[in-house]
Amino acid sequence: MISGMSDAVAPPPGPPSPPGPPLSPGPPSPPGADPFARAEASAATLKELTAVPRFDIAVVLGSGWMAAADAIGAPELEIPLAALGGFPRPTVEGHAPAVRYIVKDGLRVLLFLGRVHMYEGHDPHTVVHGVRTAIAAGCQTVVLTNAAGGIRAGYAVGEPVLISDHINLTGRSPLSGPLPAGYPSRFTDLTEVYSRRLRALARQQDPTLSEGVYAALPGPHYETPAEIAMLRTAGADLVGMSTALEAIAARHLKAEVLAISLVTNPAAGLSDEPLSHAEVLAAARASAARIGELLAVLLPRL
Ligand code: 8IG
Repeated sequence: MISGMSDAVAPPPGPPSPPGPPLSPGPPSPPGADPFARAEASAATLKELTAVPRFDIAVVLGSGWMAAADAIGAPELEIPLAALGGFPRPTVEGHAPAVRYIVKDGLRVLLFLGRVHMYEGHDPHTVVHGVRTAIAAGCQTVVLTNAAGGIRAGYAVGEPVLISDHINLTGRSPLSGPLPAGYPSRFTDLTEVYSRRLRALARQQDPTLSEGVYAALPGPHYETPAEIAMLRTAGADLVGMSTALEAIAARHLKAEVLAISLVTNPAAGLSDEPLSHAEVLAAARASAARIGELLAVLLPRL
């Protein structure tokens, strides 16, 4: 029989850490801890540092959404991720490694400023550590944001788009490897990764919001025009380098997921301009007011 029990074998010795930024000197994880135990430990530290027993909603701000952070609400507290353990230091411009605790209409919101990506050399467990930590700290709703290239004709640069589904082309899963007893089966149903209910609530707030299918690629290079043509044929409307693994990890732990892409560039071959990270960040900053307000009105209604 296929069940969580089959996963309860001793974890193999992990591969050596990839070269790259050193792990931040937070509280040490329990020796030999699996990724789930590491998230539990980070959640315990988070509750201790905030003196808050549980949280309601986690929001991950991707590149481009950072300028919207202040619009979401004034933080009660901001904690460097380094203090929680298990988080590497992000290396990409536009990310500051901290989590804010915000109270919004009585809801206890964890706002993660920045994420880490596989292309920084991190494995899927590290990429989803924030989401697992937030869920271990009580969050049953996870809002994931990112900046993405637009594939579907008609998206404007600076437009936020609700993710309706994804195509995970990273070739990886956050559910590989050791899974301790007591967690849901790793054979996670992904029929509705991005909650219909939450998307409907978002469209109620802003009826102009479009929806689209997000293709997640490992990056960090952008695509070729031929790859974009292939992705369009495959049914992708948006393309980026994040979010899918976090959404899978959240669904595994039964959280409800809402995800929003900010279209910051037409995907390769769809405009005459070459793609540049600086332009992506500029387009994102220009939309900060709109997306900040969107999140501010949305969160209390989720
Ligand atoms: I912003 O065009 C942003 N992120 N893969 N392709 C991929 N990731 C992106 C893109 C893009 N734009």
